Amino acid sequence: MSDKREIRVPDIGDFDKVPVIEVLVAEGDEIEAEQSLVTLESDKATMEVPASAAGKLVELRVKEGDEVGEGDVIAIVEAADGGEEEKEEGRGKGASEDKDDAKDEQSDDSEDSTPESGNRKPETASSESGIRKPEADPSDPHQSVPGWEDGLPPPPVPFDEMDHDPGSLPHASPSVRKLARELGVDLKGVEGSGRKGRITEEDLKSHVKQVMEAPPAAPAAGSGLAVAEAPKIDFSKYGEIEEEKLSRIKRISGPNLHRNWVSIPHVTQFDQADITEMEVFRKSSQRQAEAAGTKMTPLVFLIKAVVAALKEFPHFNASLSNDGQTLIRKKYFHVGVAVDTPNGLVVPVLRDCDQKGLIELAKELTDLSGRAREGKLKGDEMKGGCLSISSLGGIGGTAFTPIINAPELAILGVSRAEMKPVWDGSAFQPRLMMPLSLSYDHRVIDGADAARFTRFLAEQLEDLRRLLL
Ligand code: CAO
Repeated sequence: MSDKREIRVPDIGDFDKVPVIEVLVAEGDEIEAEQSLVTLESDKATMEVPASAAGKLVELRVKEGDEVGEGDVIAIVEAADGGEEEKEEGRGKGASEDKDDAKDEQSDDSEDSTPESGNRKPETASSESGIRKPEADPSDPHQSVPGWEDGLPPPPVPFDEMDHDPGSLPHASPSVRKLARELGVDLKGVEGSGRKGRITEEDLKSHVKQVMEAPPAAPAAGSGLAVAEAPKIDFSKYGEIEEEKLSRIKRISGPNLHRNWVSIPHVTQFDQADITEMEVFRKSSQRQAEAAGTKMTPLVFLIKAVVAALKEFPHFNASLSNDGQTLIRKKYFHVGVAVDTPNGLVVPVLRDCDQKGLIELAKELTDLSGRAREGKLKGDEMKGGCLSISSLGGIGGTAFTPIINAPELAILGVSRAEMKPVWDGSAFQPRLMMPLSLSYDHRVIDGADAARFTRFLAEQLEDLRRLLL
């Protein structure tokens, strides 16, 4: 046997009439007990009126914009047999008796009741007030309804108990806010299309759809990676111009350099090495190098000094895992060397530099840099470095800030050595000083270590005998 049940407006506190701002169901819907049917709104808050029984919604007595007062019939539900008795089980006897009384009244006027006829108390206002217990969310003052206790029937909740500062939160019904919480959506970012800018369930769903379909968002402002789009400029307005496509190497290396520059916190440590003695030795070994078909430049000594420094400071010979949590230490000593070519910069890698002598390294450098300029390097020859050296010593300059060749943790910039007066404690002495600029990844390397590393490097060059140790 089916049982027609009226769903009425519960106790709404001090208010005579409040508007229905949302109708959440339609006639013919199969509804569940406690399912919200309509949302009412006072000046200060909103509340939903849920069904007190499961069944088919056979009649909807209100529409959006109607004004309703306590006891007014909202809808009629054809409930299945026994549903209500089950719901009443475990509740106090008084509540059950009230319920039976109310049921009798309902069956009497369920045929002809109209919204106008409903000026009576709702069925068991306290136990069946139809006000759903909101889910606890301490950050949401809409949910701070005093008096709720688990396991007990909800007390009537007058609107003013749900008081809050409505201006501080987006305008939305409890069910929409609940759905937003479940979906992890901040309603402050959702535009409301309802009355007074109310966010409806449809607004929320279309917001989620829009976000899901949008292309990957640019990094948030403040993360340090948000970059304003460059304005498109017509340079021909200012004079004659000519367009030239970037070389393939520049088109490939550009994004990598950009990524490394913006994603690695770079610091550059400057120092200088006194290479006066080293220069004497280098020149004296030149004939030997020429005999081997190569030439001995300061760079070869720098490669050896870098190997010694990597051995002394093993955490420089490492890479950071992509998640930034793990240091991957390397037991090999491969050194990259930046080579300037007509098509752009490339960085071939000299392998196992710890196992090679100066002449052998010089030969390898000549071979790699020659093939780099001819565009004949293989991809693999530019991979696997531990630390790179960028030498501008053959060109000039006093210092510069090289960009780390990720996934390496540091890069050594070398500028042109210059004869300088150096105070030896009693007089100035002419010394050949080579500027060193070490850029390092500050996520892994501390400034003090970088200073020690660079000083150590300089000391190797200042006294080549150390390289033998
Ligand atoms: N101080 C003084 N003189 C130096 C020097 C230094 N730091 N480094 C090199 N020189 C001298 C050499 O001894 C050589 O002189 P001699 O001909 O009288 O012997 C001359 O400068 C030219 O050297 P080089 O450039 O031919 O040889 P190299 O081994 O120093 O460098 C290579 C080889 C391939 C690294 C270099 O040719 C090159 O391409 N450098 C550019 C790297 C670059 O573009 N870096 C910037 C990258 S952005 O971070």
